[in-house]
Amino acid sequence: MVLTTTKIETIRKQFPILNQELNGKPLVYFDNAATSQKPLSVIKAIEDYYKTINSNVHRGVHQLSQLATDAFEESREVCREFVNAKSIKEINFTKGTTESINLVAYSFGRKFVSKGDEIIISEMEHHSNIVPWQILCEEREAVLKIAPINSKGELDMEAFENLISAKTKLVSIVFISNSLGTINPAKRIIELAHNVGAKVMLDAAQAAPHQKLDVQDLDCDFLSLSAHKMFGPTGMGLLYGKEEILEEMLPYQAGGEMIKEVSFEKTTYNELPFKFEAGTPNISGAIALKASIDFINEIGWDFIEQQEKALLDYGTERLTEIEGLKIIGTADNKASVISFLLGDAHPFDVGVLLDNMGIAIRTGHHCCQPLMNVLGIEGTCRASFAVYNTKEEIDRLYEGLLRAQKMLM
Ligand code: C6P
Repeated sequence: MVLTTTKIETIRKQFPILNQELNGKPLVYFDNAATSQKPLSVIKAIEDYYKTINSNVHRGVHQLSQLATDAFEESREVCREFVNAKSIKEINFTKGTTESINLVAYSFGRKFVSKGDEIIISEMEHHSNIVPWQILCEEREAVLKIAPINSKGELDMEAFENLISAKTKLVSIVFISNSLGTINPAKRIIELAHNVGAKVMLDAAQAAPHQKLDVQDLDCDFLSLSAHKMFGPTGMGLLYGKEEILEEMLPYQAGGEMIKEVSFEKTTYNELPFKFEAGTPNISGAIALKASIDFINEIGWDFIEQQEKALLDYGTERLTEIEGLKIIGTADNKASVISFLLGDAHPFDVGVLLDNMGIAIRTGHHCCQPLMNVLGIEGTCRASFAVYNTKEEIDRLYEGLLRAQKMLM
């Protein structure tokens, strides 16, 4: 597939950070699954907010506060469109995926999960989608069940179906694995869970930057994403939840904003989505999240998907040429993430050598220690691509790996 060079060049110009040398070499940034870089429009949105309308939201009668509130709420509407939720009541701003999952574990879990109930996750989950459920299950005397993966790093759907039963209260599953790149069959998983009356939480931290999300089509009950992985700011994200379920849930944190009336005798809670947004929120973060979604919409999903597929195919082809290199995660349906091992070399050593050549990859367990245990390895090297990456950069990685191989073996 031919990559549209001019469009990529135009996109890259929006990311000044990419245009620099590190360790005396032009930077190749392949750590996008950890966090993506930010375009000028996102950086400007933060700067403009502080320069022109900085003020607290939903509180002031004064004009600045109203301008800040309008911009903040405009972002919520853009987020609603981005995931295709029915109502802005279903869009709760959070710090990111980790907080979103914790919110559901705390608030849904403590209301609806009781002794003997079961929660299903999978072997490929990030720690954020393991530990909150462990804590909940321990507290509620519920049972955490783990759906296995096959040798390609795909969810074993037969085993998954066998785990689902009338006891299943919730399935919490990653949409796209950060370590393996596997794209899970979310719609099928949701259908199976709903057949037994279980709810489904989708961890879309890695899906949101790579493909169009549609919560109504998926029919998921909850979905989380992190702005910083989709060209937006850190410390910002959202939890989508079906309105009728969120209405039933108790607040996650308590304080300002989430209340309607407070007296020493009794407090009533604010309406959705404010019920789950205690305290002063990340106002500039929300405004910058809107800018990042605008940026994605401007490029368009067709182009993003086509470019990332081209990078994945080319990267897989080139890396496979390297003798002794093993790709970890070879799912048929895969996002632009390549985890690999270079012979017996420790991933950390490979990462440091590549860094010396100006190439940034992530190494280690990628916050998926249980997955690494299942695979019988300590960790991997991971190159994760974004729409602004190029074939030439993949060639740099290829050459860098050949040099690293010579040094380490
Ligand atoms: N994965 C990575 O390098 P936060 O930190 O809340 O924005 O996202 C947590 C998270 C949850 N689920 C998945 C699938 C993720 O990939 C991540 C973050 C980064 O892979 C940092 S560990």
